[in-house]
Amino acid sequence: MAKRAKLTKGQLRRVKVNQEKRLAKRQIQQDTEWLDDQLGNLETGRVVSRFGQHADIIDTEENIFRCNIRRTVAGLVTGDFVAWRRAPVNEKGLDGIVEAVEDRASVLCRPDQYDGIKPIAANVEQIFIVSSPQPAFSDQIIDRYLVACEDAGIEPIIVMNKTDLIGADEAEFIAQRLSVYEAMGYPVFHASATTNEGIEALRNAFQGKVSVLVGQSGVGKSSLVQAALPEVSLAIGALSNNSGLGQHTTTVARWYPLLNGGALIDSPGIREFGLWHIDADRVTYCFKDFRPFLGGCKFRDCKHLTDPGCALQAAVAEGKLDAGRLDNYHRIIQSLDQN
Ligand SMILES: Nc1nc2c(ncn2[C@@H]2O[C@H](COP(=O)(O)OP(=O)(O)OP(=O)(O)O)[C@@H](O)[C@H]2O)c(=O)[nH]1
Ligand SMILES: [Mg+2]
Ligand SMILES: [Zn+2]
Repeated sequence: MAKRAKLTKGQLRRVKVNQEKRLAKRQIQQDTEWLDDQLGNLETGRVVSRFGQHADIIDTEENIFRCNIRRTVAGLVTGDFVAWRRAPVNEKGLDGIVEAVEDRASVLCRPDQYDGIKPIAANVEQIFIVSSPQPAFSDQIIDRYLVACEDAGIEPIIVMNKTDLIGADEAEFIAQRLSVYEAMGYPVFHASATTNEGIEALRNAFQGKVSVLVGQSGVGKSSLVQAALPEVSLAIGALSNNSGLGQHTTTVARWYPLLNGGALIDSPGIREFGLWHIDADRVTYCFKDFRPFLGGCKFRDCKHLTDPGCALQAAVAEGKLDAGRLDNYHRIIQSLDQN
């Protein structure tokens, strides 16, 4: 059988451009579903979820409206504040149209090979970085998210979920890595969505704030949201043997209001959380435990590897800086060079 040729990058790009053209065309048709003077006055709301050219908008009374997004409104994402107008009647399942998006106070982003920099969630105050023993614990991934949080200026909180599954062989390693984060001043929570360990403490930490849960697929983000919000019902999947991913893997970020103010945003797991939208100097700065030593290296362009007079290497040798953090830093810098 003939082998099917793989698409080149150029071809993929063209496919994407054509898809966008088609989407834009369809959007023009849908934009005119209602005449302008049939639409209500501008109302404010917040994006619960966004699906292509539609978004669910929530008002202060927690009513949800499915809206079209005007072509002129770009890059809408969960957590955005929007101005929208109500349709005279619900038509084709749509309640109105989003006219504009407000400037964001903060945004968590990741780079995407085809779409460029993709926002994940906007206007969040806290980012809960969720880890678990299954899929395997990785401080490398935690460090990547910590850089993204520091870059976005959003407070990170680390959650070790599935404590019920931590094996005796890995308990010491995990505890050691978590203690490094605690020593740096990052809050660390231990939780289990299965036994309910730590759920009350998490609920307190969520209260009154807008938080997003991030982390690899299958670590239990949706399960933790479900445990914290028993009144709502989320799709949660068992880990499939083949992919190691949840069968009900979350595909779009979604906003869940909390009873007494604030909200939780459940986000889809990301296989490779790239940081190549952040330049190397910025990554260095985003390792906040490095800051006391930066500027102390003998050479201004020190790569903090084998360079003589490196202040970071000296700090590691003196036990003032964690060696694992410096290792992960170098792995991240290498991955920036590869892109
Ligand atoms: N034993 C145990 N299993 C858990 C725990 N939390 C979640 N799980 C299970 O882990 C699997 C994945 O959970 P999800 O909540 O879907 O994971 P997720 O992080 O939302 O995954 P994505 O949506 O794919 O990003 C499910 O089978 C859950 O039942 C826990 O604390 N202990
Ligand atoms: Mg999920
Ligand atoms: Zn150095």
